[in-house]
Amino acid sequence: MDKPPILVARAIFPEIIDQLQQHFEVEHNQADELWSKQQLAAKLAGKAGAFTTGGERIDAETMANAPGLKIVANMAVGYNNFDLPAMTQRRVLGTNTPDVLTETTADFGFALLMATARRLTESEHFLRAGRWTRWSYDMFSGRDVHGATLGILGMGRIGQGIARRGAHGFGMKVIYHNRSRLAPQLEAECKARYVGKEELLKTADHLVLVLPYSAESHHVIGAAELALMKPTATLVNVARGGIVDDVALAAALREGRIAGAGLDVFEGEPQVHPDLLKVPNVVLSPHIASATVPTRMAMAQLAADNLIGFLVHGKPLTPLNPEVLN
Ligand code: 8YV
Repeated sequence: MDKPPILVARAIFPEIIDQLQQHFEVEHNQADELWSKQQLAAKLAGKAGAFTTGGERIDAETMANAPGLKIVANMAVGYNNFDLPAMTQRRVLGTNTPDVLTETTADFGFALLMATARRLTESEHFLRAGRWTRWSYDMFSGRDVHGATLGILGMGRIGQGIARRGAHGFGMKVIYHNRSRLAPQLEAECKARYVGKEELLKTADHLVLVLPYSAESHHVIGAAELALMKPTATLVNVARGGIVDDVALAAALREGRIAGAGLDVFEGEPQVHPDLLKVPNVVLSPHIASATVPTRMAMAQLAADNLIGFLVHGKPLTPLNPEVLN
């Protein structure tokens, strides 16, 4: 029997390509070219499945030339690159990679929190510039993490991971806001107290954003929200760019209306708003919260297993729109 043709839209682990080749005719973007929407649409033509990595827009336009497309497996837990209703309408299954990256991403969220609170980037720049000539009592004094109030906006699996680290490792008081409250048992495990969004913004010493991006969460943190935060507070975003209004954030940082920010994600990334590059009190990283070797491998494996599970055995592992299976 002919192997179904699939597209792997970005360069990924050779071991994963080997596995996929056992089941599929694989077109692999090994050169890791960045395709336009039109190029992606052309590549999808004639394919039964696609492996994407979170940055490829899958919507009616990109699927227009691909009537045989049955599944798109995203190597990411976030799937805001998918127009899921359009996929469902065309009976294209979408899958993501939950769970396998939770703890790694929570580790990184905490690392950004610590680095921001203790002004690690700023102080390293100072040292590298040869400006460290003597001790002084207030040199790079930051904010304590232990015992402080940790606010979490978006209390899914990663948010809970960050809450557990804060509560159990650093004796932090954890408050959170989410669309829905956690079950009492989970709240107890995270030692987290549910509060309204305004209380969260006003009370948190360190606020971490871990909510999915959607039209609803676009600029959830803008000038008005930043104005509610304490001038001593820090903000960390390991969710998605677009959740924060980067221009408003840069202004708040510049004017000392909040103390600092740790950002792994940006509106319009990989471009970073120039205003953010000009303020010293930020820790910036290029969307690497899930980037450890075992976790990236586990994510790629789960995306591949979704393709094999569905196209070969009829059973995807982590479907986002299971209604297309009926
Ligand atoms: C990915 C992520 O690295 O899983 C997600 O949603 O943001 C990251 O883990 C990114 O989407 C690129 O694959």
